[in-house]
Amino acid sequence: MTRALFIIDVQNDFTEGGALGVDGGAAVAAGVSRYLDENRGSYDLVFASRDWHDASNDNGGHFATDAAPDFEGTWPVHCVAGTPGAEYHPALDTSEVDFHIHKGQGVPAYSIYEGSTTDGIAVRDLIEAHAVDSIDVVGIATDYCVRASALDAREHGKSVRVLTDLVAGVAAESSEHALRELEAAGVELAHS
Ligand code: VGL
Repeated sequence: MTRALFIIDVQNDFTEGGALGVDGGAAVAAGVSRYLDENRGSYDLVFASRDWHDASNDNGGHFATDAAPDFEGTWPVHCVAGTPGAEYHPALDTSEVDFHIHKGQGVPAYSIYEGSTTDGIAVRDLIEAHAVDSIDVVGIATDYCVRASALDAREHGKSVRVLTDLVAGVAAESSEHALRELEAAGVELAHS
């Protein structure tokens, strides 16, 4: 069994005080660090993703420019590449991360599978090269990037768990809906 941990988008803009701050985001950052400290040995590989949007355009309509964001498909400007908002939250210990993944350059990209390393290696190829068969998912946001990443990992044929005490969502109702949808797709909801 080869196991990987996906740490999804634990970035300043997705935590309290950020451009698209999610309640509980900072607690997720600290909680994931604590979890890794105690459980790093359970994982062969650790991936961490960051939304890494262009400053010069609306990223395929992802940034609301003409109207107010609807917080479902259009969003305030967030996680612009190279800005403090796009950095990992300071409480996230990234020293154990094997692969840093960027996604969303010029496009909406909710799933880590849409991302790649700075050397341009796709996540799917890394998973296959290392014969990963089991993936745990933590991070932000439950109802968007965590959801999409876990669903893609299932579609990729992996055994997938979401650690529900180490995620935070944009909205309560859509987060609850996402968890039900993940369960229906065969994702196990577990506790850290
Ligand atoms: C996300 C909304 C917009 C996420 C990204 O990381 O879940 N949410 N862009």
